[in-house]
Order: sequence, then structure tokens, then C-alpha cells
Amino acid sequence: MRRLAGRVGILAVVLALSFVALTAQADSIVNGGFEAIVVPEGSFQTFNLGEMLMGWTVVGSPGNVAIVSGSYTQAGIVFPGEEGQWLDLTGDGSNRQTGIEQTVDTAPGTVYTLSYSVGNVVDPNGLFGTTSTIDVFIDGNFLLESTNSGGGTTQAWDRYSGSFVANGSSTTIRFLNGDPLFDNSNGLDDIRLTHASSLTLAEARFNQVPELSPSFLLTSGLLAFALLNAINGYAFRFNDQQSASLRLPLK
Ligand SMILES: [Ca+2]
Ligand SMILES: [Ca+2]
Repeated sequence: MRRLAGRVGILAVVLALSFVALTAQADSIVNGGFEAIVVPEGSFQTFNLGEMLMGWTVVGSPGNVAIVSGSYTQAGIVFPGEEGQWLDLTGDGSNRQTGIEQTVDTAPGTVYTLSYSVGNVVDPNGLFGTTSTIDVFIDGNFLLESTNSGGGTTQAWDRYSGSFVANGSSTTIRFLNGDPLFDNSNGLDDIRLTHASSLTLAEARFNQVPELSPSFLLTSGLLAFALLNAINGYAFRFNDQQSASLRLPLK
């Protein structure tokens, strides 16, 4: 019974350490839903190359992007956000490879999942095109391209995600418009950055514990050191596996 109690105690410590490690780098995106700058109801506000929009900087080709009210309509087309306001990467008739970027704090060697929603309307005979494509870059390296071809005369949203391993203590995330010049709408909303597969990682770390020698570790005073090494060792192998799954959108 005493041995059983000891094992339960060790498992509890491991779970606690895993929980701390997995929640320390929760969503660190600022203004991921484009609600921080409130634009007039039913209207929009443009931001030119180099300008800031609360957490984001306009980058890419010379042009602009626009924060759009969730009640905006034009030419019989309705443009709700995924939630509230949204960002139109085509701006106000800009339609270039312009976009936004943000630099966030990251832990080197850690796997992150970036997720976001792309909004599209289908307007084959009008201004707004039939598809919406967003290209995503991490520290200047292409991560994934996501195309939403859903919706109709009301903007429809679809969710996409990609994973990457952070190289340094900060990482720059960039979204660029990938629509053609004649397409005047490309929605972006609800950008989030979290650890990848946190539940699977926690379970994997839990399963590592029986391979340790609890009695030796307890008496030698090396318990915390050994547990952290075990956790970190597994994390590196996990990262190596995850790096092979880059560029995989959810849908
Ligand atoms: Ca929003
Ligand atoms: Ca479009």
C-alpha cells in the first residue's frame, strides 16, 4: 500500500508540472479578433502599409487593409464577422498582396498551433469574387495557404490551422491577401495561437512515468530534476514529429 501511495503521489507531481508547462504559453495573440479599434457601425476603416492596428502592423505590397463592422453590407451582399468586427485583407479596392503581421513571445523548440477563420462571399457577377485565399508565413517562411470557397450573398466563415516549432524567444506571424486583383473581399477573424496537441502531449508525459524509478529518485533528492528531464526529453521527440506535419490545414 505504501508503494502504491508513493506512485500516486509521483503521478500527481508529474500532472501538476505538465499542467504548468502546457498553460504557460497560452494564446498570446493581441487583438486576434480585430475588436480593439472600433469602427463606425455598418462601415469600415482602412489602414495603409506600415500603419498599426493594435497589435498588428500592415505589411506586404503597398496597399491597405480594412477593419470592417459586422453589420456592413454592400450591393446586396451581407458581411457579418466570425464574431463582431473582422479584417478585410483586400482593403478598400487595394486588392494587393498586402496583409498584417504580429510578433509574439514564444518558447524556443515548442510546438504551436496557429488557427484563424477565413470569410468568403460568392459574387460571380459582382465586386467580391468567389473565393478567399490567405497565405500565412512564420518568421518569413511559408506555413500554409487556406482557401474558403463557401458562402453566398452572406459571408461564410471557415476555420483553418497550421503548426510550427518556434525557433526563438519571439516569432513573427504574417497573413497576406492571396485573392486576385478583381476580388474585393477576403475576410480574416479570430486568430489564436496555442500549444499543439496539448492533451496528447499531457497523456504522453503521464505514460512516461512508470519507466522512472520512484524509490531511487525520492531518496536521492533528484525527483524534480529527473521528472523535468523526462518531460523535456519527450517534448523534443514530440516536436520532431510535429515538424513533419507543417502546412496541413484543418479543412
Ligand atoms: Ca472579430
Ligand atoms: Ca475573395
